[in-house]
Amino acid sequence: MAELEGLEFGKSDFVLLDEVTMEQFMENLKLRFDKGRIYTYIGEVVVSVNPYRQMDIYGKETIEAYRGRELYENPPHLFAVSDAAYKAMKRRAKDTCIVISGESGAGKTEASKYIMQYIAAITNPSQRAEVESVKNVLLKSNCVLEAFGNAKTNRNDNSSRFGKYMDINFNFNGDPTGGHINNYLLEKVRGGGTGNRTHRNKDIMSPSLHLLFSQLLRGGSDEMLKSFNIQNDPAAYVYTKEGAAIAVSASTSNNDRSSHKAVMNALEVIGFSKEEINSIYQILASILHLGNVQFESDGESVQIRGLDAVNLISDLTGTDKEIVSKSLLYRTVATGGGEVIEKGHTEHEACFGRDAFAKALYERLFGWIVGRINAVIEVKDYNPVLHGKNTVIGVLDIYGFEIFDNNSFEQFCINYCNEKLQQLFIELILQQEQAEYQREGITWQHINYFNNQIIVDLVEQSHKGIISILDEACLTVGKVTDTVCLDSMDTKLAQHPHYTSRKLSPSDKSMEFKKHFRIRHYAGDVTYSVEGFLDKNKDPLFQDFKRLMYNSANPVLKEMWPDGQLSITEVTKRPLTAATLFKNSIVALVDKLACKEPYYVRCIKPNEVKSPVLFDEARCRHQVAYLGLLENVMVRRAGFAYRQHYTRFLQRYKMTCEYTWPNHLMESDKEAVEIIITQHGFQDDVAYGQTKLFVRTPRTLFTLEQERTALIPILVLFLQKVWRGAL
Ligand code: AOV
Ligand code: MG
Repeated sequence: MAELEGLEFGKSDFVLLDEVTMEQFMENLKLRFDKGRIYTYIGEVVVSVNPYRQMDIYGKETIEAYRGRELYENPPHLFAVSDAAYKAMKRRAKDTCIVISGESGAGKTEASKYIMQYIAAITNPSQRAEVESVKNVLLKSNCVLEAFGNAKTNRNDNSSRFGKYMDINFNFNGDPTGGHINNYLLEKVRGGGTGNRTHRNKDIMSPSLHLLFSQLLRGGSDEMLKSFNIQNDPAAYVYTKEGAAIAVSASTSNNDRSSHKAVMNALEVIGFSKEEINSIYQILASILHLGNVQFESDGESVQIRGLDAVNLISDLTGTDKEIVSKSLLYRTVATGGGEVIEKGHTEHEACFGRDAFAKALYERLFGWIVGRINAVIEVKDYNPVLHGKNTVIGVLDIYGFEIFDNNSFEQFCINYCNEKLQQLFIELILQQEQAEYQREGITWQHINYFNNQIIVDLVEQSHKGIISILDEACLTVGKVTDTVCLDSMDTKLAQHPHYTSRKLSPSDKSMEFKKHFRIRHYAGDVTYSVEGFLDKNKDPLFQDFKRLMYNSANPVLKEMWPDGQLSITEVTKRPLTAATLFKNSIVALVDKLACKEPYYVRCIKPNEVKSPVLFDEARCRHQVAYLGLLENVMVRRAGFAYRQHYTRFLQRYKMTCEYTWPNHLMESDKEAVEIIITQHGFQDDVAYGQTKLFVRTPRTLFTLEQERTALIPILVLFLQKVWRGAL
């Protein structure tokens, strides 16, 4: 409770506010941030404010202080919630999950890492080698995934450009036995569209790749660079030339060198073989060379200008030079009559194909790395009869709500994902509360809150939602452009209260009339540029590239492209679109989370300039509002602000009542608790559940806590005398 830290640090739980108003909420949040208290509870939910500085609160001593303790026994901390999730999992054999949410740069990934570190630190006290090795791989996997999937954006220097959900499996001892990582929607291009693809465009590749390349070029050994035939100069490669500036501003040579080393080391520790590591870097090098392939056209046919890059790609990927060239210039198509023909690309198509291939190489590489890590940490030889129930803690760190200057398909997907998670938060928090009151036989009071289901439907509803409209446009044969698709959306969704059609608001200056639409998200209005939506949704990759890779002499590459074994006549089904695949994966994720006991970390970004001292009131207020934190407090307080198992409650407060100290003579702990409550005159403020005491107003608990704190010194003196034999 608050006095664990002293009242000068504000209220440690928002349910203890005198009144639940935005003013009081913000006052408390700011006070705690100013005093360096970055965590505050709403019941069991942790509200975290990014401190933007190293805090001395994650060390060994802190871990020990939180280990096995109850939430209210220590000041609020991520560790307390991690421990609660762990205890629930261990004691009650419950699958639990920790959902970390908040906008870009709010501190989700850092939080997920501290949670993992805590779990690693408190498990396997007997230091069994196989458990240690699982822990080590789980921790090291972060380093690898960040290296391959994080990047500097204008909102966060180390922004995760993919979503991650990690299950950690535990045996009956509560020690990690393995895990599984799911990754979601890796960003393949820089948000905001690629513009004219025929011409070189700096935004063609993912910023994560820029950073990787920069690490490779500046951190890779001379021998390595030589064997890949790459020069130590970002300006020599189209894909790094312009992005180099971005990568450089995010790092230094020294940084790159040590990052590269750390990644190599992590790959080795995880168990990637030398050949596999080499293949990873060969693929990265191939992507670099691929960017340098140029085309020229004489008006009739298209040629590759100079074959150096092609030869290098063929060497690095273990493929035939001729077929590499051919795949870049032609595509194989099956005619209606079942005939197979080769169709030459236009220059535009060739450029498009090349870049799509480069992006697919990156995406498959990332997916393969995740799969390879999963193979290492997968629980093996688990026998439930011998080993007891295998339980799980899931940790979700997925990209936060994003509003950029130019929002594209990626932001659309990311923000939809955040809508889904918000929906889950609403359902679970209310559901949990309701279920608990029901279980304990207590009457429940309903609280009004904004239900964002309407926005979720706007995006995902079949036939009517934006994804369906997009898919329909992608399936339509003929020239359907982004703008035509937007027309269709504008017509079908004109009446939707959360959709702003450009047709209905031509005077709106913030929507460039031709290409934008706006969604009123739960977290705020976002204007999306429809440019590039159809291409990104179709995500087309010519089948010839898939076959080329499947026929590689390098077994690692071959493994990444299993679909390349299909012949052109077998490829009849249209692949699912990117948006639909993403939607399916998010629906599956939500199902996974919904069947676990959830714990929440709600991250807040205090300012836009990464300052450790600035608390931008308006920005924070906005986040508190859209995260629904005030409603969360209300729901938590609607009935009872506080609940505790009788035994635990008794342990803590028995000293405040002569009938229960040091031991009680009642039939049950419940009766003993009733005595304490009645003796203090709190009987009208509580309800007695089956196993727990429910307390309505925080003041009751305050009084008890204060009494307890006042009694402790007397008690200590008393015990000292007993020990000295004076009594
Ligand atoms: P995100 O995961 O929420 O954004 P991060 O966890 O990457 O945000 O945090 C952004 C930066 O804030 C970090 O690189 C740290 O510099 C700083 N930071 C965050 N939490 C802490 C902490 N507890 N202690 C010290 N510094 C911290 V994104 O991945 O962009 O949605 O896609
Ligand atoms: Mg992140």
